[in-house]
Amino acid sequence: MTYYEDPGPGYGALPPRAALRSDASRLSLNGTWRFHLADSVATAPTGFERDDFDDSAWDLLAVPSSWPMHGFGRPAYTNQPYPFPVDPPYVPDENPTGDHRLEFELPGWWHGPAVLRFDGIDSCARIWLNGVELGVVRGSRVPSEFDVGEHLRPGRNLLAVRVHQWSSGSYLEDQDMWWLPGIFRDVTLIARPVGGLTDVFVHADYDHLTGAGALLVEADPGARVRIPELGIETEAGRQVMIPAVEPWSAELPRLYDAVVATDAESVELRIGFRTVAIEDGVLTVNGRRVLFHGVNRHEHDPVLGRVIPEHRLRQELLVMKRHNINAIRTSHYPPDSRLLALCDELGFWLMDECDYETHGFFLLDWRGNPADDPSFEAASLDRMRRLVERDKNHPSVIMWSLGNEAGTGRNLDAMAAWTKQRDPSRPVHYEGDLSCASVDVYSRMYASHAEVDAIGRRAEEPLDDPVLDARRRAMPFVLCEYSHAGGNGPGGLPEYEELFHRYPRCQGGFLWEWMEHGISRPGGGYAYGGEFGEELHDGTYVLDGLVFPDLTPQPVLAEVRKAFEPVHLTVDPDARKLRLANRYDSADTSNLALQWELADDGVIVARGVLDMPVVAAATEATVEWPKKALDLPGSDAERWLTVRAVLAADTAWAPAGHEIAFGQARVGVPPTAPRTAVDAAVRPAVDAAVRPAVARRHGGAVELGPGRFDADTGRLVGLHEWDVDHVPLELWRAPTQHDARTWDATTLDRKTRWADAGLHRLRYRTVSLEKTVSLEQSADELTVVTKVGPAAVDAAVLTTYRWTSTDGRLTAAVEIEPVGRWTVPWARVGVTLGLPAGFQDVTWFGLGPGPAYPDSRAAGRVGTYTATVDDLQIPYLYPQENGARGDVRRAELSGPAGRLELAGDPVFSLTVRRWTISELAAAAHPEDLVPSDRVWLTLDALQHGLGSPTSGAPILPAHDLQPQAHRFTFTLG
Ligand code: IPT
Repeated sequence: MTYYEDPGPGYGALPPRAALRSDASRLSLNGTWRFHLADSVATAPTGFERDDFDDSAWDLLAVPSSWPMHGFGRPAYTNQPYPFPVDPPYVPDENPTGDHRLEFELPGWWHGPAVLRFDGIDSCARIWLNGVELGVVRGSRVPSEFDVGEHLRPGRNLLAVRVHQWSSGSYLEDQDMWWLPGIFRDVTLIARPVGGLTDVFVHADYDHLTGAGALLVEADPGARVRIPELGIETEAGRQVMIPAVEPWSAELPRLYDAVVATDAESVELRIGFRTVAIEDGVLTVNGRRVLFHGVNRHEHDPVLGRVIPEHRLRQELLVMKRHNINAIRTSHYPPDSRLLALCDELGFWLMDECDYETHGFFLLDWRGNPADDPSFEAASLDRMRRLVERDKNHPSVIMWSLGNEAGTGRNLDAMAAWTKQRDPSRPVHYEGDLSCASVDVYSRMYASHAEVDAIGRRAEEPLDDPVLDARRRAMPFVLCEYSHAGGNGPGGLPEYEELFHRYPRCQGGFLWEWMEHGISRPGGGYAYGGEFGEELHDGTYVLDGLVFPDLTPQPVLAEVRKAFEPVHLTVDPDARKLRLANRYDSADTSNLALQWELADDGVIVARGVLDMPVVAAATEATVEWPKKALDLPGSDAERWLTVRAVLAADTAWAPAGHEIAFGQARVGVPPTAPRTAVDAAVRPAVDAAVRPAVARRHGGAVELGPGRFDADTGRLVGLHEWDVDHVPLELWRAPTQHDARTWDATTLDRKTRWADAGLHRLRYRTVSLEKTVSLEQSADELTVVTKVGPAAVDAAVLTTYRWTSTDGRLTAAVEIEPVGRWTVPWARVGVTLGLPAGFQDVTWFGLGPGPAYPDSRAAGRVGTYTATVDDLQIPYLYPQENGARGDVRRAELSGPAGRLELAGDPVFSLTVRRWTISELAAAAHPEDLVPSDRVWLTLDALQHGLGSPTSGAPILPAHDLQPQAHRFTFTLG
């Protein structure tokens, strides 16, 4: 067996220890290395590790790097399937092998023992220093250290590292992401002074009943511990009680600087006092129930692959904090260790996960799963150990996770047992074993709202084993993944949030997932799976983030921020009251200030501030409105009151004034009334008091007010001076990623069902054009009945337009009625109008500023907004339905073509694009979408929800648009 196929953990490395900030000398070996890539081990050069090997013809490569991102080989994406035959622990002969060589000068002052540290090599490396083999490592995302003191020499040294893309370790690393081999994290030479610190393990507990801290630092004998701020000066190994200490939490991440030192070495630590416990079936930190408003975070950079620059790590966390995200599952491996320090500092709850996933065995009914194979036990334990030892001193880590999607097996059980014994202070998580026999929390992924509700009531389906069932039923519950964010989605967040607040047991979860794993293409834009010639791939499934690869938020992140609001503001303007529910786990509201504004038809007419009461966590308060605030004279306008809770002072992650939460209510209507009703009853379209226009036949057209209609089909062909294309009824949309996939193989996805049903190829037959009879006498109404349906079936929709015109405007009262047998839901009920391209700007009064869909609209606020047509588009990496603005009462399009007003009665949803729905659906990348000489407007009365079915949970019934009769009205002018 080759060393890279040996299922063991490798050899030669030192026992794992904490990542420490030490004053011992260190030399970064990052930089430009010599590199040679061979297709297979057989064709890799021999003797490359030797000092005298001539590498002058080799390429240059940055280290750290994922070599396929630098033109060597290509990235490849699979979700579950292994991209090689499943034959553990063996891997194919075609095993890309990257040889790396670095010559470095040891500084003259360097002396004594040293270790060589590799923070991450994907997936297996054999390492030589000055021709002497140091050992072999596997475990891509955990560190390894080698004792090199004896092999270093003064002056020039040669480090040679052979990296194999595939190894036995690959079987344990089948995460849903790009396969990206390389030395992708730091390489460092670290001096190990004699008498220095081998390892440090900080135990810093907080007693919430007394406010006391308990500190125990395990370190080498004789080490001293100092925390100047607390006046602590003690010996390692001795427990110290601190009568009053400020606890650490994700909300208030209080850290104390500490130094642990021997005479030879000192390390700096930032200590957070906190105690994690499970009490009465609820997970608590410092005695308080915690609610995870989390995300799953992979490590991805669109240019560098798995190399994440530090500024980007920080930026990611800032964007999260600014969107009320308080927790991270490090899916599905330990992150760059710098992330942990940032999480301690900024405040996040971390579920720190082992580099462990064998998902491809699911496709084989878990036959031969390495997680249950004794020959993989040592490697399994080794990975867990290297995770726990590396990260054990971080207060942000409050749970260890054994890995993801690795089925069940003895190795997982052994990993759990070892972890509990090594660190009893943190619960252990693993989702893949439903029995939860070896873990401390019950976890599921993509459970539906209904199932979470049952779990909340502790009324979930029982396990066969009553003992295990009782044990699991008593556990706290988390959704380690939920609300898959593929493309335009997910919908249904507020409903999950409601369950988390209703049931103490349901402690939130981690959205799937933080970032889209698009890879930058040389010509612009991003590639996804299948674009690198992979013979097996999972296409766009790698595009499922809340932020674009450049960290720009997708619109749904506003929805996330709304759902995760730590204070909940309910405005009742008529009662002149604001109810404020503090949903922080432990923080009071003293960090926040309250601002309000009143707007008439979106124009602000008054604004001010309210005194923020200090409301304790998990309690509520009512704030009285200042008298003057709502005493403005009434007007005909639609008046809305908006209240915002903002940061009162700068924080480490956002400036003062940053909005944390908002509430909005209409003034003059009861707050419980639906804010907007998409399907409200149609009012009489014509107001008799204004001058009605008269329809006349003119050549081949019928004229009514500013409109011209085709005399045969009754379609609108002109409006004022503009030529118009008119699609009387749309039932289809460019499928979203969620439309295009279901998890359950027995259910067909909507995209396929719509395609089979022909929603994208409707035909139109004019049934009647009522004015044709009386046209000669002229009339003030034009009634057009069209039967709309796809080929091959009798399912159709009778669509009746009643066009009227007053005051130079044209109003359509539309009624639709499904006939025949419909077997699929509809994507939308809408009308499309094609107009000249000279309309460039859109102003609307409705929900904004971002898009709104039926199940993703909580972040929208009623107001007046302006955007260019181009700005209205959301450039999802795979083009799909996007950018609809919701509850639009009125809109205006303007530009060189003129000015066109649109109005709903009461509202419609508006999309404006420079391409058609079909063009949008046909594009593979946003760059494929070429502006045409038309602007296409779709006014929707109804849309299907976005949902999040790609990984399991079905769409909520209320947002599943089934064929139905409906009436809506719009006005053009
Ligand atoms: C789940 C995986 O755990 C995660 O890594 C990612 O692939 C996610 O799916 C994508 O939806 S697997 C679950 C859907 C069975």
